[in-house]
Amino acid sequence: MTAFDLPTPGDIAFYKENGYWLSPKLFSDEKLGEFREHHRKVVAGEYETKRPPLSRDPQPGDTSKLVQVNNAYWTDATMARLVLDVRIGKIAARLAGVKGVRLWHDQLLFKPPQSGVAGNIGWHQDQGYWQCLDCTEALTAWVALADVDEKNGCMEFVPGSHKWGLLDENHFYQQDIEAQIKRIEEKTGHAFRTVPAVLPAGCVSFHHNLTIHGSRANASNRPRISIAIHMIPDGARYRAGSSSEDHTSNTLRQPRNGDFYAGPYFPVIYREGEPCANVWMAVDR
Ligand SMILES: O=C(O)CCC(=O)C(=O)O
Repeated sequence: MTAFDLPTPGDIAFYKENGYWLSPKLFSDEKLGEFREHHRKVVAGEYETKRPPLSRDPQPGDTSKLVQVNNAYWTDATMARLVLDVRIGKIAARLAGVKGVRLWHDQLLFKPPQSGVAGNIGWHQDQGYWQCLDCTEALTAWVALADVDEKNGCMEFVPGSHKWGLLDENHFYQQDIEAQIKRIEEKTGHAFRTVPAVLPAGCVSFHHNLTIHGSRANASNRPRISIAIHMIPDGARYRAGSSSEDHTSNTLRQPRNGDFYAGPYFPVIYREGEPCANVWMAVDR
């Protein structure tokens, strides 16, 4: 495994204060080339493992709008290596202040070139979709597989918004993101200010499950390609009766109130003191 720097105490303080953090480059250009090729295959519906993803929209063949594939790692071993990368898990655990993290699910995205507003991703807090979780420190690692900036519709974070509580304003597929800004300002009394997560390929942004984020159109001639790794603290449990009962991760089994999210559907990515919690950790990069 290549050496990498863990977040410093200053980085952790930044995450706690702002609800996000941007990593240095974690993947070599060679690895990124491989990831991009496998990302292309997943988008095209060429599933190396022959196992389909948990869900996707739209179906293979249509790249005219935002493509979202959940649990792309089921379909492809290279994607699995990326999603279960121990370094990402270790960084996430440090930022969240927990001893270990499990995969909640992944989300591969393809934002087409010249997307227009159809490429907008509405302002939302991930926790709005994850209310079936009993924990407070779930988080996401968003891996830039090619450079992302304001031109191609990078993610934008509202710094400090993870301290605003859970808002009833969750619209991943909302295209009128300007109207949302007005509503959020009215609801919270806070001025809405975003920071663009400009990332060179191979860098990763981490965000808290309550941080408001979204993204605008891709105005470039290249697709914006990424994969998000959504993680929960090891030990998170199912909370029955929430508005997130139909979250795709709950369709995998029939949990009872208080059940741990554990087992093969929610693999450990990193756990303190266990250098080889999952098979991919042993892979020489
Ligand atoms: O890719 C985007 O612009 C948004 C992704 C997102 O909502 C997430 O990773 O939680």
